[in-house]
Amino acid sequence: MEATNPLLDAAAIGDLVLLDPLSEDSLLRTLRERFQRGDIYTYIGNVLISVNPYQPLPIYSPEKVQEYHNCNFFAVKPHIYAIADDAYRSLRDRDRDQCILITGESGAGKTEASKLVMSYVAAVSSKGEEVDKVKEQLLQSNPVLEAFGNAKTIRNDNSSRFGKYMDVEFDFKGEPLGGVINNYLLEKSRIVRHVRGERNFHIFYQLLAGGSVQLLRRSQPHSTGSKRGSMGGYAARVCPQDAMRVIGFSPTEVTELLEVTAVVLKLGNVELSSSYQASGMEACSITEPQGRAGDGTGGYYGRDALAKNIYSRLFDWLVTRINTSIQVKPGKQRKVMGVLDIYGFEIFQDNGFEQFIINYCNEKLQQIFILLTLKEEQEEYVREGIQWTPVEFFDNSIICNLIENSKSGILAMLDEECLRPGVVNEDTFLTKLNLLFATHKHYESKETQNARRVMDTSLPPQCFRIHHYAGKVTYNVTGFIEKNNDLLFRDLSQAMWAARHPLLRSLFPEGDPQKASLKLPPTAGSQFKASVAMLMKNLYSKNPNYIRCIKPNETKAAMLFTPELVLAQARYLGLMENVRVRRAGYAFRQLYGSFLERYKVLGSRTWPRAEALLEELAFPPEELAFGHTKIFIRSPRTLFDLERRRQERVVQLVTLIQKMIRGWR
Ligand code: AD9
Ligand code: MG
Repeated sequence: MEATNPLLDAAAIGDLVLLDPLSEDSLLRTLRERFQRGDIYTYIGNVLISVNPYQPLPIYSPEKVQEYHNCNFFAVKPHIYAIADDAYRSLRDRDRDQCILITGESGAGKTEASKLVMSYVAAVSSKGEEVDKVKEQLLQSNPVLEAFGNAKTIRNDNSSRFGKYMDVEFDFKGEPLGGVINNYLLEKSRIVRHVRGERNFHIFYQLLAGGSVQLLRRSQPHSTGSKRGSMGGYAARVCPQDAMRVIGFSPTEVTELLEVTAVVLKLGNVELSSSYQASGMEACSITEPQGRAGDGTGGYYGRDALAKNIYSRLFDWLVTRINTSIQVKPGKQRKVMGVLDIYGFEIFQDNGFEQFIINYCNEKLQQIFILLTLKEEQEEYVREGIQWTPVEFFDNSIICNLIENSKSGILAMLDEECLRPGVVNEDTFLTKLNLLFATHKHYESKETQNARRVMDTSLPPQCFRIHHYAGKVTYNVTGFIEKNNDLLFRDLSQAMWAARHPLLRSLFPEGDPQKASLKLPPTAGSQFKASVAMLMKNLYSKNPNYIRCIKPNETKAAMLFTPELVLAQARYLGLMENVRVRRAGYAFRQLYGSFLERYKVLGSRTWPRAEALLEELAFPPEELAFGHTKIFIRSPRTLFDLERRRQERVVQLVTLIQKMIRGWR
């Protein structure tokens, strides 16, 4: 008998669009059943859900790559390779730029997923000396960025502390030519402090464990144990050095990069009274900056700000440097596959400026998800010549607008406060928000609650709450102004610029007294908003593929599924909304050829057509639509009915054949 259809397996459906009835309960049950039998991947249409198994699975072998290479999406088990294959083929053969959006909370498996996609594409695209070199450079950018941008956290031993978007560019034959990387919001506060049990960025430990004696002597860290956090666990050498060589860094560049890293390491240990002597830097005085209020006072502030600034600028430099190596020469015709590995929605006990920014980004990603899914559906219906009826969905642009409106959004109000002369603090900022959004449906604070006569003791006075698409989040405004300002004392920039170290100096161009300008640099919030806008524009021009990663437990345990935790994430990821939108029109669609292949046994004619076949089976006409190339089925129930009848028919036929054979004997 033929194998069952992997998507229609009655015990645990491979595509949640076919869930019947659809409820949070049935969704959770299906994910759980699948996970427990080792099926970590499930679809919602062409969206892939991936539940982290926290153990190596034998499903990423070269044989698996072959199995999914040019596969029939509906005939094989859900897999990240199927998504990668579909995207790659659509790019190569149908000339459609693709983007792969990977979201999920920390430890859910985003970075692993992005690497699986990249390695799949590298494996199935053509080979040759030149192409292999490009592929190797693209793949090796990962260990370098991970050394500098990842750290051990409570949630993940290799947590990416930055968002990453990488465009991989291909020629018309589908051979990789190169790429461009964009990075978002490195968590630079980690340089100066992190939670107990966590560590600083990997590179510091690698440097201390294996940096050259000369390099370390020059930067003189007091002792290997004095950087906060524990040592050990890393190979006794700087791991990404080989990778940097492959990408094309010169030995001088590598040395300079590590020297500046060592400077940051040393700054972390500097006592206030000591002067900065590393790499020829002179002692500098620490004074208050001018122009923006609320920056805090004291030398520690200056030292910390300096360490954070050097490191984050160094990270930007690193990304730019990698881009120089992997960029494609202008003028070449190219097709693009973008891969986005970015932090998911965050709801913590205490949420600050960082969570606000991250959740804003996720709100935008949700917006574009809805827009693109609807656009894609609509386009498919038009392509297929089927009537399109508008779909009802929750439009979150009201929340995006609350945050980003350039005149009266929360970010604009924050910038206004940051630029206001005189003493300002977060109280005035919050008062302003309360006034502006007194009646806004998605905004709440103690004050608006009082005005609306809401009894709620859970909202402290220095907080505001936003009703995001994924849930309500309470933000504490403390630190918003300082983090948004992100100012470095002018003297410090000048001292860095005056340093004899070429790389360090190049990181602080504004320290050049000749070029000193009185203009303040853009705030952290407005920079982020601008880069999110660019990202959205970029994504909107491409065909989207989604990978939604889920973390099944809090303890990094293999194959453990904690339902409450998964349910919370299913909500943050908007999975229910996803299923609803996806099947608002027709839940199922398939090319006529594949459809007939599967269901022709149900017809009485030898060469049935899909229309004739379905007419014979007497399904209600509103359940079906016949497109130019595909058949559309409205509700999962009809499809299951079809599948049940097919099973019965197959059993009948088998019995018949057995009888016949027995008769012949
Ligand atoms: V963070 O937001 O950067 O903190 P990610 O990127 O979502 O997070 P990551 O990909 O780093 O999580 O995965 C965390 C760990 O889960 C990995 O180090 C692996 O040990 C484990 N993991 C993730 N995906 C898989 C998988 N497909 N198979 C086996 C996996 N293990
Ligand atoms: Mg990651």
